[in-house]
Amino acid sequence: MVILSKPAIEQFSYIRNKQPAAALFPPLIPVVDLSKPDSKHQIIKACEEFGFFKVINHGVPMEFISRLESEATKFFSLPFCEKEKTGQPKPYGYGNKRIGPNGDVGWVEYLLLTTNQDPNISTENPEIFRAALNNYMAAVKEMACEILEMVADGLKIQPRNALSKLMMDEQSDSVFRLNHYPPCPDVLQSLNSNVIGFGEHTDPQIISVLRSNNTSGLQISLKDGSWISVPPDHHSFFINVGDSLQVMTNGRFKSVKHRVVANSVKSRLSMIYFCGPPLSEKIAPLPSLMRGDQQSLYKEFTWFEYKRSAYSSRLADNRLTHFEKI
Ligand code: GA4
Repeated sequence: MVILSKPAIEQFSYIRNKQPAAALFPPLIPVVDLSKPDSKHQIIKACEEFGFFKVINHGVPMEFISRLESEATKFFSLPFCEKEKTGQPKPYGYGNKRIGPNGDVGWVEYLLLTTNQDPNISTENPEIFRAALNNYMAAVKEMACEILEMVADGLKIQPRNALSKLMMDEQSDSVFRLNHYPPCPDVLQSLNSNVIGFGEHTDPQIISVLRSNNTSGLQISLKDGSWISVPPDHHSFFINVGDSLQVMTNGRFKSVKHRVVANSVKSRLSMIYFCGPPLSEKIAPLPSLMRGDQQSLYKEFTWFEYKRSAYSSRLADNRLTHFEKI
C-alpha cells in the first residue's frame, strides 16, 4: 500500500470539477485531413480560432508509434532507482513530479530530450529505445515540416519553407518529451476536484506535435477562458500553436493554453515533439504578414533570449508579456 503523508497531498494543484459553460455544448475540435487539397485553409482557420487542431491521414507509420509507445511503457515500468540513473532534467533527463526549475509539480513522470543528440536513457536495451525514438522523431518531423509549409502557403508567406526551415535547420533547438501520468489514487482526488497532471501553460516553440494513448486528460482553453476536454485518439496527432508562431504571425495565431488532468483509473502516455528554431534565430513578426501601417506587437528577441527568460518563469506564466511592446 502506498502511504501518502499530508504534505505529499498538499504539494499537488487541484482543479474544481465545475462544468465550464462551454462544456454543455463544447465546440468541436477542428480535424484536418492532411490528404485533402484544402487542408491548408482548414489549418489557418484552426490556428486562428483555437491555436489547436487534430490531424488525420498524417503519414506517420503506426508501427513507429507503437514501437516507441512500447519502449516508453517498458521504461516507465522500471523501478524508480533504475529510471533515476538517466539523470535529472537539467534541462534534459528523467523527471518525476517536478516540472521545470521553479517549483511546478504535477502527477507525472517524464523523459525530456533534445532532438539533436543521441539520448542516454537508462534501460535494459538503450539501442532499441534509441532506434524507436529516431524512427518516430524523423517521421513526426517530416509531418510537422509539411504542416508548417501549408501554414506558409495558407498565409501567402514566401518562400514556402520560411517557417519549416527553422525546425529543419541542423541547429534547431527542438525538444522531445515522453510524459507518463500514472493512475492517480482516490485519496488524492476528491468528488469535486481533480489532481493536475501537468499544469496550464502555453508551449514556447513554433508548433508542438502531440500523440497520446487512448486515455483522456488533455484540456485546452478557449478564447473565452473556458476549458474543454480533448477526446483522446491514439490514431491521430494534435498540433498546438506555440508562443513563437504567435509572435511570427503578430498575434494572428494565438498559442493555446492547455493542461492535463490526472485520471484515477488508466495511465496516460503522451509523446510530444516541440519544433523549435535555432538559438540564434531572431523571432519577430514576418514582414509579409504586416498589413499597411500595422505595428509589431513585440520587441524583437532571439530564441536564446526567450528561453533564458522562460527558464526563470513558472509554468502558468505568460512568457510573452516580457517581450510585448507597451
Ligand atoms: C513547457 C513546454 C515543454 O514541455 C517544455 C517545458 C519546460 C520544461 O519542462 O523544462 C518548461 C516549460 C515548457 C516552460 C517554462 C519553463 C520551461 C518548464 C518551465 C517551468 C519542455 C518547454 O519547452 O517549455
